Amino acid sequence: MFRFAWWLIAALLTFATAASAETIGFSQVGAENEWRTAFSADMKAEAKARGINLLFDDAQGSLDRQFAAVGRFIAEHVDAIIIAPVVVTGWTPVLKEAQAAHIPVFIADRSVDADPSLFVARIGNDTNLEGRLAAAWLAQASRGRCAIVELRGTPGSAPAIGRRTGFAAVIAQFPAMRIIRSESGNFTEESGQRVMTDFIVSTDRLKGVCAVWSHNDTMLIGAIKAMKAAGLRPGKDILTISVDGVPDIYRAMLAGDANASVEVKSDIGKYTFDVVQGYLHGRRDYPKWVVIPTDLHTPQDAAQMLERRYGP
Ligand code: GYE
Repeated sequence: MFRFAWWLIAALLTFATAASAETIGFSQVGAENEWRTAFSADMKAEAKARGINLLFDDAQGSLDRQFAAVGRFIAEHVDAIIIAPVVVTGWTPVLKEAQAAHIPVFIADRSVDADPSLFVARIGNDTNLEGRLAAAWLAQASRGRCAIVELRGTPGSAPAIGRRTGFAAVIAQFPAMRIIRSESGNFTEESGQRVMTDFIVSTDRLKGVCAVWSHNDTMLIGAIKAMKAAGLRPGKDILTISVDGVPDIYRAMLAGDANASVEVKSDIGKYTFDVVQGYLHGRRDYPKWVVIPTDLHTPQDAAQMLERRYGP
C-alpha cells in the first residue's frame, strides 16, 4: 500500500513538472555574424534540454522589430522575457509594459540604458574590459607607438560603445598611440571589408599605420580580405586585434593573418536560463549584473581554443 502511494506521488510530481514547463520569449538582435548565430543555437539547444518552450524572435537588427516581438510576448503572457538588445536606448516604455503585466525581464549579452528596477538582471560580458584588454595587448605589441585604424560595431550598441571607450582610456596613457581612422562596420564581414578598403585608399595603402583594431572578429575577417587584396600583409606588417574568439579568427591566427582576439563566450544559454529559471522558482538574490568572463588569445593557443570551443 505504502509503496503504491509513493509511486503515485512520484508520478504526480513528474506530471506536475511537465505540465508547468515554462514558456519564455527571447528577442535576439539578428544573425549578423557567426558569434551571434552560435549564441542563438546555444540558447535554443539549452532551452530544449531543459524542456522550456522557447519563443524565439530574430529582430534582423531592427529595434522596432524587437519592440514588436516583446509586445507579442507580453500579449501571449509568457512566464519570462529575455532580450539581447540591438542598441542601448529606447527601452523604458516596453520594459514598463512588461513590468505592468508582471512578466520578469532578463537582459542577455548586450546591455540597456534603462532604470535597473525595470529588469531582473543582465547576464553578459564586460565590453569596456574587452576594449581595455585589446588596447593593453596592442600597447605591449607596439611598444606604445602605434597609428591605429578602428572598425567600430553597430552605432549605439553596448559593445560598440564599451569597447571604444575602454580602448580609448588605455591608449590615452600612451602619447604615441592614436586612432587615425574610425568607422562603423556594423559587426559584419562585408562592411568590415568595405570600410577597410576605404581606409587603404585614404591612407595611401596604410602608410604609417601599425594596427587594425576591430570591435569584432567578423569585421576583421573582412578587413583581412581587403588588405590581402591590396597586397598588404595583415598579421605581419599590420598588427590585428579584435574581439569575440570565433572559429574563423583562430584559423586566421594559425594562417599568420591575425595576431590577437579577446574571447567573448557565445554559449551563454546555460548561465542565462540558470538565472531565469532560478528566479521563476523563487530565488531573489541575483546581482543586477551576472558577469560572463572574457580573456585574450593569440596564435600561441589558437589551435587549443579552436578545439576547446568547437571540438575537433
Ligand atoms: O561581439 C558581435 C555581435 O553583443 C557581444 O555582438 C555581442 C557582439 C559581438 O554582433 O560580434
